[in-house]
Amino acid sequence: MNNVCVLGLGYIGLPTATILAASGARVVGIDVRPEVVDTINQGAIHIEEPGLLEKVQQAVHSGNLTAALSPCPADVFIIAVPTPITHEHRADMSYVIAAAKSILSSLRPGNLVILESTSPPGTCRDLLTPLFAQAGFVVGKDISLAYCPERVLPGKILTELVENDRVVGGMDAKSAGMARDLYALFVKGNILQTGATTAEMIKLMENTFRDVNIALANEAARLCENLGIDFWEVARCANRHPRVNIHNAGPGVGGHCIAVDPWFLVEAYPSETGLIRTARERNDSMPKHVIATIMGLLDKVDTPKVACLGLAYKADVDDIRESPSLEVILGLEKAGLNVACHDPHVSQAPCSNSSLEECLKGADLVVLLTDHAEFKRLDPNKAGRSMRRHMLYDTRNALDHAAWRAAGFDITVLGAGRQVDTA
Ligand code: SAJ
Repeated sequence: MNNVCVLGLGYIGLPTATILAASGARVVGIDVRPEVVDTINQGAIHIEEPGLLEKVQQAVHSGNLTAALSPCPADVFIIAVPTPITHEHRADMSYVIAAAKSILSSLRPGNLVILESTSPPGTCRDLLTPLFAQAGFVVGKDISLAYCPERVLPGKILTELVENDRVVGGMDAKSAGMARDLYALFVKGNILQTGATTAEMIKLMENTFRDVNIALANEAARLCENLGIDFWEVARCANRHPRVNIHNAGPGVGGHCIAVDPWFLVEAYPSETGLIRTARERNDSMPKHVIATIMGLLDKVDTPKVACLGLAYKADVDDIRESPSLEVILGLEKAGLNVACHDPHVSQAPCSNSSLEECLKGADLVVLLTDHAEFKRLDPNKAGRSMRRHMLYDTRNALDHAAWRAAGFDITVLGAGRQVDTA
């Protein structure tokens, strides 16, 4: 299993290809975007992920990692392409299907195909097995097929790919065993063998668990705002209970995983997923709540300017997919406000992304949308210097409120409203 072809060189495919190459496999990474293939072959990267650039440089330099536009024969094919969601909240499996079809001419008896892309339960069994059978490859006889979900956290991908336990779900025992042997090349955590459909469900349940818990936190935060008490104090104290873990409230749930995956279950089983759907809708409603709070704060201000800090969906990443920050910003622009934005991690966005100085200049309200480390380090005295009014709305409870208050800011915190009920 020394030759591996990884299809899709995104946030998961590229780190996986790189780590496999560093573990001694000869890896060809495939991507349909010529600029990505060129970038990687030059030992550079097109995404932001701590430590990845050095690892890609080493892997390309060693000759173990190359990139190409179309697949070539290999022992193992790993499909790590996106599974976006359509406007109707359906899983768009077209990239997975295209990737599977693209390997057909390179596929040989004895090969292992691994799907890593998050997919509705039943994808290996009901979509890929028939697709390969039509091309003359019977799964379990001619080729092996496994579903092996990644569970790495963007921002910590390289560590978590190695350290986390890994689930490998085979269409049969041989497929699972082959997949286990491949991941054993670099995984230090436990490798848990199971069936392919079970593994598909495991992946969706992990992210759904988080979504439902974040929805509970967001609902609690809104209750606390109504009660005039501080959600963060409630969560901090409740979490001292040994079996309670209230998550963080915030402006909503973004990223390509948690905001998307639960829909795969709702789509497949609409009448069984009331809780999951409600949680998703609760989280999706948070940007509107943030917008309403901002409009309330600026109610009496003439021609207000809002300075929004953060476009990415979470701290210290450059990813803006499904970002609640963007929804807030676009909503404020639609409401006719003068909005300026700054995110040091993001290079391309569907809104302005000016320098920090430009963003704050003349602003009445600064809104923290993404809790990047750069923003936590901001000096409130410096930040306030060029602002017209000194109002702060912290949607992540991430800033040092005492310091901002000392610098003359009037502070509103999501989940705590304006009244902070301290002992
Ligand atoms: N968020 C909250 N409150 C919280 C935690 C997160 O509002 O208490 C928000 C974040 O700000 C962000 C979103 O939720 O907008 C998701 O962030 P995240 O850090 O929870 O997760 P992702 O989407 O970056 O990565 C998740 C991870 N899944 C779990 O933790 C169960 C990761 O392990 C998966 O590999 C990844 O999804 C994936 O690829 O599926």
